[in-house]
Amino acid sequence: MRHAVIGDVGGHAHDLWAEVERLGGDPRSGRLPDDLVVVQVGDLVHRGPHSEEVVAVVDRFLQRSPDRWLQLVGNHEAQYLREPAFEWRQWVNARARATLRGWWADGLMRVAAALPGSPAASAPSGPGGTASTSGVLVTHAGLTQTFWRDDLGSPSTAAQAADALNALGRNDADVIFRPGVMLGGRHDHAAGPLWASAGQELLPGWLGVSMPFDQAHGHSSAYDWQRGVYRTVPEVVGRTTLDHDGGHETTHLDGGRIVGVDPGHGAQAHHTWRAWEHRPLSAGA
Ligand SMILES: [Mn+2]
Repeated sequence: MRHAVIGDVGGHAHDLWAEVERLGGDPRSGRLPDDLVVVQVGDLVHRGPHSEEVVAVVDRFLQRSPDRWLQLVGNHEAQYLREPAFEWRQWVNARARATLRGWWADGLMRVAAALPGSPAASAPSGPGGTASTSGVLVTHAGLTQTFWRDDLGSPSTAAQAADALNALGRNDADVIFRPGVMLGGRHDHAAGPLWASAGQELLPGWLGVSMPFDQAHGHSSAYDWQRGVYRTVPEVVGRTTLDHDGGHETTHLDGGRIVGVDPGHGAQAHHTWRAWEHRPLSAGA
């Protein structure tokens, strides 16, 4: 099974269409190849010119392949699910709005997904190794260490964390939507999984703590792809590697890694990006 994590789309329908086709999916019919699971990290809409078309394409995948297109909620989708949390210049039309609300009500749009880990026999071990046996948690903005510990009770696997986050989401729990420094909140690393800033909250918060599982997220990045500079603390910079063609950053922390997949689209799409593809190592590989 291939797992492809698609970062923030930001209303760029042509980019999404091309990337899904590259992965082997059919955006006209909503069909996906049998060996592919797609996770889209949220923020489908706003910034670019074609938000409604993006919602329509994703709706075809969710109707046709609901087990293999896992749609996460971003802070831009959340604008339509509850009282808007911030001022934004764009709004999608009534039809797209109804589609987003329908996904949330039907459980087709969720807070988190867990990708499988590698069998213990094949996982790297020892200092600097990755404890990837416990899976990869995917959320919009990432799960901060403080939220993991205080709001979730320190779950030990990505699947347990995803279940707990999705249960809170089904109850519309306020903690899921808790803002952080990006909305002028306190700098206490407690931002929720729709709002954590990668460079200021998510990554610094996991320094000095052993990560229970790997993570992937969109929403923001420690490296500013447009300006070509880091916006985080030096210790995170020293642990981060960049994939410029893919628009991915990987921060190697004690016990695990955090992969950022937000390509940083603005009104125009980032010049180059692709999905982050995760294949668990098979035993003996
Ligand atoms: Mn976001």
